Amino acid sequence: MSRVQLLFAGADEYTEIWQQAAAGNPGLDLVPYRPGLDPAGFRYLMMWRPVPGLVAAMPNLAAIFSFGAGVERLLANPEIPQQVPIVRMVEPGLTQGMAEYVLWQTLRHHRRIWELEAAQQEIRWAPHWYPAAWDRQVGILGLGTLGQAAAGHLRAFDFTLRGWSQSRKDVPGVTSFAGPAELPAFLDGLDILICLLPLTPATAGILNAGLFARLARGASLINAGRGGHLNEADLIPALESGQLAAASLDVFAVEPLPAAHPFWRHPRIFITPHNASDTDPRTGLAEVLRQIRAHDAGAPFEHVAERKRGY
Ligand code: NDP
Ligand code: OXD
Repeated sequence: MSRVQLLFAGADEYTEIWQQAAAGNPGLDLVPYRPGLDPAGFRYLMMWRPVPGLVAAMPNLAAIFSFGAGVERLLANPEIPQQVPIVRMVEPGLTQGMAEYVLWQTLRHHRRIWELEAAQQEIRWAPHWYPAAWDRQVGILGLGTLGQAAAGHLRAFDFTLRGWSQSRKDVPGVTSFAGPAELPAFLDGLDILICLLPLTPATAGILNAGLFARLARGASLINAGRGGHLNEADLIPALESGQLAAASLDVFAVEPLPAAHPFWRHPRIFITPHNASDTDPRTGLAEVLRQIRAHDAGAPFEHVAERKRGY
């Protein structure tokens, strides 16, 4: 079987770790893109942030594999021809990492860890009350690959779960809500809201004051979708009014989050630097190779982003 040549156009700091992962994969040659390298002969490209002019110089391009699950940047890039499939990253490392992050943050909010941290700072012994997990209403915006995996972890801890997606889902232990008409019913009275949506024109700014008002008073927000989902100006007022108790944010409108941004210093905002989950280079490359082999054997690519719907 011939080896697959994959052109890798990722940030310099990631190249070495991906090269190491590729070295352990006998079917694959991973070639880092450098200015001056002629990309014309490559059929497969791995990229997340578009490299200006690169795709136009690849007349034989058969598919672009995204490093990540979210492909809004690639979809918005006018240089990528409509007929070139953009394959979203769906691989066990990325999925497991996100399910883990969601469980970790949900438990922090469930147990109101910020109250305990504040008490410890003041050397104050202050046991606090919290309900059983099954009395917590937890909602997941976006019940796709990552949302369903997160739901699996939360179900194992007995949270009461709702999920919202475009199409209705049948996920064990999750009450499914579908489409804009069912969004209010999904939100009503939620204690913890998790965003795992893709960023599209329909979902941009969805986390705003109007939405927060529908949640239970003192609810928590976890955003690991995209910064563009949150109307940032609405968050601190919601925390100060008590409508929201706390937030965990992994993604921001501007990344890295500027040092002067008030989110950094807010005692009830927990920040992670857009690494709720990352693609595991080993399992990610194995998935890319699997897809290419299956395609060569006549199967269609899987997890291809649909341009019209925007994800
Ligand atoms: P999927 O495409 O598998 O799932 C997306 C889900 O969102 C689907 O359930 C889809 O509904 C739903 N959805 C999309 N648009 C709407 C809408 N307008 N109304 C209601 N539901 C909608 O994506 P993944 O689960 O793989 O990834 C989700 C997102 O997570 C990525 O796009 C990315 O932004 C983010 N992400 C963040 C990471 C981080 O480290 N912070 C890491 C990886 C991903 P339906 O199922 O009906 O199509
Ligand atoms: C992704 C991400 O989309 O890491 O995979 O944000």
